[in-house]
Amino acid sequence: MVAEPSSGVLGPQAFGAFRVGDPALLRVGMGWWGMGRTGSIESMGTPSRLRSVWMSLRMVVRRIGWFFAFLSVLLSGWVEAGGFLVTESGDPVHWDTHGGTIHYRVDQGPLGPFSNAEAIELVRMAFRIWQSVPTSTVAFRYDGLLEDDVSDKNVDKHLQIPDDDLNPVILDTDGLIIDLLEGDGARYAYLGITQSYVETGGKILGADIIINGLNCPSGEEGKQTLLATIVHEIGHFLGLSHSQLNHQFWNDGDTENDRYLPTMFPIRSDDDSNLADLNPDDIFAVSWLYPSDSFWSSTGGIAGTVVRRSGHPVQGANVIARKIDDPCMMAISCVSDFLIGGTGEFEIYGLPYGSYTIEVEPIDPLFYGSAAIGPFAENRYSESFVNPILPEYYNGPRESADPATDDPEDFEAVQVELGESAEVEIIANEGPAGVHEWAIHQP
Ligand SMILES: [Ca+2]
Ligand SMILES: [Ca+2]
Ligand SMILES: [Ca+2]
Ligand SMILES: [Ca+2]
Ligand SMILES: [Zn+2]
Repeated sequence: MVAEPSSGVLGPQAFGAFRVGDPALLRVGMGWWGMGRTGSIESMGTPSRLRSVWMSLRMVVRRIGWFFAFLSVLLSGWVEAGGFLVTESGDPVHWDTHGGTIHYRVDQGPLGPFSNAEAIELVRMAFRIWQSVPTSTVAFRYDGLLEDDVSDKNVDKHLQIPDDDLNPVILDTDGLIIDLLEGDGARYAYLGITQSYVETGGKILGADIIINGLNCPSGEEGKQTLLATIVHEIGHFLGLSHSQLNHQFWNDGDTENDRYLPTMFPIRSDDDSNLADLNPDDIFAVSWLYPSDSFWSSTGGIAGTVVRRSGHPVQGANVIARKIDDPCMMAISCVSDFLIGGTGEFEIYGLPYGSYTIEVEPIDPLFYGSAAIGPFAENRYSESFVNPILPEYYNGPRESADPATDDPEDFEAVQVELGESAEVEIIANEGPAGVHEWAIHQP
């Protein structure tokens, strides 16, 4: 069991390293799951890391008012893939819907200041937001209430039971379920948790979502906050991971530009009230996983590789396509080598016809561990953070590894045609000293 020292203070709450008080809870119905988790919150504003012998917990910091809150997705041996959750062998985590619907049920109880009826309305609205994406087939069916008002007293009956087709959305009105799962005091830090049960090959057998009602603001503001949280958690429920697109906006004090952050942005921004709305980046991810017939024909793509001077793949750089006439909103990202193929491959589809820039940037050092962007950001020493690439644009025939001739600001516009995919190769710029040796992560 790995315990990390806590080095920080979380808002007014000081958190020590915490351990799961009752690991037996996680055994319910899941005898094949390993047990034992520990975690710590390292410092204010820094995503916490949870380490575990048997499972990894993906967790993110979201700030809510004066305290930090976390959203998390709990998966066994699955990694973030820059838009997608993938297994360790690079298979995207997904529901096998066969064009059918994914069922869910909702807790009978209240959620913080909101009645059960109000909470159900928000949950159903959040599922409909994903369902309404025209280029995705994903569809849900609300199967009614769970048998109980789920609380810390009876939650073991409802969690960790794949294949029962219930997929509960649990309203943790006082946060005590989250305390049970994540340790005493975690209720002040988490907004929600999504757990998925995934078999080899990436197929999701079942999933559950826990939404924290503690400290939730009341009124319309509270509803918007909750809705953004639920939509984000449903993204994880579907197999999506985090995106750092437009991360320069999240904490710049300007609330106007936060609408450019995707719903799957890992940490809470200056103003999250727009994050319930899906952005093109989110729409691409759900459409790529669950494409409608028209997705590939009605949009265009840019695919390619990011490589070093030596031709070796760059694993774990963020690649962004931006429409030149709408660069902040009409932008879609993908992490290089997102399917752990050892090639540096990226794929960006779902682009409207038009002219685009393509840029590469390093993963923000904030987004490792539980807030990881892509499969190579598990810790600070992972591939994304070793020899991180230098930001630059793709500039076509002028592309090289040499910043003396490949001006990072110079770009070559790429024309996107519907139903087609443009191919590009980006050669990461290197400083005069080049880059250090690195290991290539293979499945
Ligand atoms: Ca409840
Ligand atoms: Ca901002
Ligand atoms: Ca370049
Ligand atoms: Ca270059
Ligand atoms: Zn999340």
